[in-house]
Amino acid sequence: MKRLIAASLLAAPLFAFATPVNLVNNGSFESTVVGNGSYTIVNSVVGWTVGPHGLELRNNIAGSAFNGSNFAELDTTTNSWISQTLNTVAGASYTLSFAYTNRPDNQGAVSNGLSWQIGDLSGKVGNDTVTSWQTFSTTFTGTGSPMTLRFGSTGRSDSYGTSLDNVVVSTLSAGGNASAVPEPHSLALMLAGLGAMGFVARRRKGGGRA
Ligand SMILES: [Ca+2]
Ligand SMILES: [Ca+2]
Repeated sequence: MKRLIAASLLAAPLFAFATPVNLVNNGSFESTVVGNGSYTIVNSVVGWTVGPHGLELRNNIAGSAFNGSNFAELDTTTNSWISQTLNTVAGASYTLSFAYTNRPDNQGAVSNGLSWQIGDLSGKVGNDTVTSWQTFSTTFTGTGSPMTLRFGSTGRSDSYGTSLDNVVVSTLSAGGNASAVPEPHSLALMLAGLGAMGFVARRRKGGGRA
């Protein structure tokens, strides 16, 4: 039992580090059921405040998702927006990332574009004719007050806009230089490390016979 407790104590910090933390609720837009090959325009969705012109959710139509089945577009029939309020810790570092692409049937750079905003930081992506998923990432510092995360369609308002998926806001580790969401590769290394610890423990228990 003592050995088990000791092993648990050793493993606990690794698993605490490995716990994925995404502050964004429904960042991959999977909470709404959208039939394969179809789309829907909704006025409410889990996690997000939806602007008066709605949110378009698509599943394998005019492109396919970056993550999961669904992805979003904010030029529904008219340019629209979504927002979500995040609770942050004052002075803590965070990473905002999301995937964006233009539709295969896009109407040119003048029609495309997606604005993003987190607190006082903002920018624009997708004001081009690229039709493969790109990942945007930036870091920001928590204010300790609720912070607004917002996306809006910025191109010509014509029902063809830049798509959005996989919105993630993650905290940085205590060291400040690694994401709290581990890559599958690093998770595999951690698990391999735990396995090696178990192997060493077994060898010790065996009294060096092997
Ligand atoms: Ca998705
Ligand atoms: Ca447009």
